[in-house]
Amino acid sequence: MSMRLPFFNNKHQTIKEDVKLDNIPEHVAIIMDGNGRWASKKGLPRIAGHKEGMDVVQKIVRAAVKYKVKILTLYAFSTENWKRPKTEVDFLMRLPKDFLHIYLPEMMENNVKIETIGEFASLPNHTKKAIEHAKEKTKHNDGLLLNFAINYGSRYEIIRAMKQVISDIDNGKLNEDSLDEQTFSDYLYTKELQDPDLLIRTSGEQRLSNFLLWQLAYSEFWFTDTLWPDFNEEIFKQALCDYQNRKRRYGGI
Ligand code: V0D
Repeated sequence: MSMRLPFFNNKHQTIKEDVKLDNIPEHVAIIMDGNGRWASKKGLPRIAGHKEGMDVVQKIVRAAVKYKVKILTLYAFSTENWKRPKTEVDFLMRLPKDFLHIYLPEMMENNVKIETIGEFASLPNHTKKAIEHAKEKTKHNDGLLLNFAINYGSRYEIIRAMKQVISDIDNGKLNEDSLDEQTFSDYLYTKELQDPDLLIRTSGEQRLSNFLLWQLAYSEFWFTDTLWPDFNEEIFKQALCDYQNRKRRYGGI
């Protein structure tokens, strides 16, 4: 199947190449950066940027469903984000509930399954409750897997995995000689998931910021200067299209 879809870039100029429905990246990971900067530029408080960014999440979920992406992993809150002012952290921790109140019915209609990676236990109870409810409600959906990285940090994830590996070697569940890359992967938060094919980061920063260090070893990286609240389906399509073109080039060798 190679259905061609009309394609426009963010300046609404037609681009020669379209997104093909074949060779869509199966797992897309996104660092949703630039919310605070978007708000500051508009003279608004940082939380206004986070709120705007929350609605963009749903727009990109709709696009991911449309293009039949299998897994969308979104970096929503890092282990470093606890250092922000308490009022901002408190606001961020209320976003999952706000988001789900508005969008959970649409998730069900679209057959989207919600999951998280990260240190879930240390989130506020009200945040955990809202997310647990959504996970339970969507657990039998088998369309897009929408995976939120919350209280996630990759180095911590690796140390945590290592401690579990050591403990399993000590208690005889694991043989040291059989420890290889695949076995180690089974101790990460992402144990159920294939590695991302494509990483997108918005707002012009070009670094990983402790996101999926192990899992992104072979992924394609795609950066845009657009701030997350200004990100949209057209720019998302551009990323998918560029990914497809890179794959075609490598395939030709
Ligand atoms: C703020 C931009 C949706 C990035 C997007 C807890 C920063 C909006 C969720 C969400 C955040 C999480 C779990 C869930 C449903 C929705 C979210 C946080 C931040 C941090 F089950 N947006 N969003 N969570 N932002």
